[in-house]
Amino acid sequence: MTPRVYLSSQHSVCTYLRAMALRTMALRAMALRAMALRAMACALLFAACGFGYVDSSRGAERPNIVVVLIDDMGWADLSCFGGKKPETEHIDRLAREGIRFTQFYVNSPICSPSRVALSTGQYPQRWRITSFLNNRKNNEERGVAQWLDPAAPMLARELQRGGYATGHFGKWHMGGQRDVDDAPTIQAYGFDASLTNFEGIGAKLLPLTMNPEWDKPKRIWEDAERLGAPVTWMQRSEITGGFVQEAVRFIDNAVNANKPFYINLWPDDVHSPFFPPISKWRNGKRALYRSVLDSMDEQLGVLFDHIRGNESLRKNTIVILCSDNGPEFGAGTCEPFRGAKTWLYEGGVRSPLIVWAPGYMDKNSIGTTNEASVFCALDLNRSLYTLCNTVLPPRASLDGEDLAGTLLGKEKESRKSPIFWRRPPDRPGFTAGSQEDNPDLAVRQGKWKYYVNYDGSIPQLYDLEIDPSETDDRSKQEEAIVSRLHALLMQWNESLPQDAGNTKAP
Ligand SMILES: [Ca+2]
Repeated sequence: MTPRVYLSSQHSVCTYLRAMALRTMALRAMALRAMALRAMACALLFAACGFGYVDSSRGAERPNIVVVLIDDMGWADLSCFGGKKPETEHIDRLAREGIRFTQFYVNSPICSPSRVALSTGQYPQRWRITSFLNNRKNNEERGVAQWLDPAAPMLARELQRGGYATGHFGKWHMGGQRDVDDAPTIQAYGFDASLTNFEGIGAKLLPLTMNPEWDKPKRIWEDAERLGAPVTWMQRSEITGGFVQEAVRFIDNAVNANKPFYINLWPDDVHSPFFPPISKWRNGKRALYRSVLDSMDEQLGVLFDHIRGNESLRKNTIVILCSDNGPEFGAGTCEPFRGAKTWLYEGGVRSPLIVWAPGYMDKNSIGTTNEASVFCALDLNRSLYTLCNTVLPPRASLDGEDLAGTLLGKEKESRKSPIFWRRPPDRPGFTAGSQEDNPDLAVRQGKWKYYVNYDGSIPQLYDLEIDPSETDDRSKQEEAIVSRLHALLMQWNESLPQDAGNTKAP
């Protein structure tokens, strides 16, 4: 058996964090902004000219892209990220043949805004999507939009314009759920084809549920039949396989049409409620969660094997896998990190990231773990423009930075700008099973992560290099750092539309 590097103990995680070679990042906000704009202009020129990190000796190639965005999986759940069980052997193999990134972040600790950031390359606050999209009334109460404005810059749309076949298979949750049945279709955002679940408009798979004590299956999310057709009812435990089957069909059609493809494979798994196959049924929330994770891994394996088994696809495809936010409290695990889904602490926003691209990666990087590069989903979005030799969306100012070389293991750059977060308006903490407060705002720059409330109360500062579990607040000792990060964070937040979580907002 091929040996794997497990990050299975507090000790090893601390060791790697100590080993991080973090860059000095003392530039002021204005300078950062100017640099980002210059970098964007250069990158635009490079993309237009067909340079960048896709080997120019191979011509202006258009790699196929598959983005697997798992729902509510914790940082430490995959066995290749230290998970004890189940063994996620298909995803682990992807990691062995690719690169693991241990300091990757999503831009929100909850579904919808995290998806918006990855899809648009912009902070989701710009589009007033700051919590999960719910029914119309509740969206209004929380000060969030009813759906993502289709005018937002979409990576999928630019790839489609550039000749890619684009498909979304799985949970959407950027508009079209509950009673919000007049949201735009997924096609309006740049996708040629879609198959979604109860949180998206159009053709869908809806879940039949079964447990060992029932004599026949039940249905959940039946109201979602109003959100598009055709509707196919499937066992909840097989729905990821249904999305994979459709994605494989789409891939084969794109290959036959001689087009590169971009695919979102965004499973409902491993979000609650948990209905694993009866053969994997276990008692207890965490045990059921793990059975769902195990079953999802098997179903995703079909997609990975399909790509790996075809020489042309293996050489020309980049597979990216991460989670949209931290684990639901009491289900998945994110040790050694503090918090869980909905909290801004590390457990809510740090995600495992695997990049697989045997045809494009630096050969010496294959099978390694990048513990040094700090970056986020915004940067993933921006880097994909470069990797796909695609021109940036006109007039859009993306918040991501180009780290294409880092993703392919050719260098270990970090994002240069800070990463900012705002908590969902409906999640002040002391909810969802945990008696833990949730700070309103957060920023990571270098090794520091700073938190504070809108009104300036409860400032906290953690040195993630030596304190990844965020237990030793350094805000009293490091006043200069607090002052600098506080100003950057407030400036960022005040530049964006507010939501109902900020009762101090005008
Ligand atoms: Ca989620």
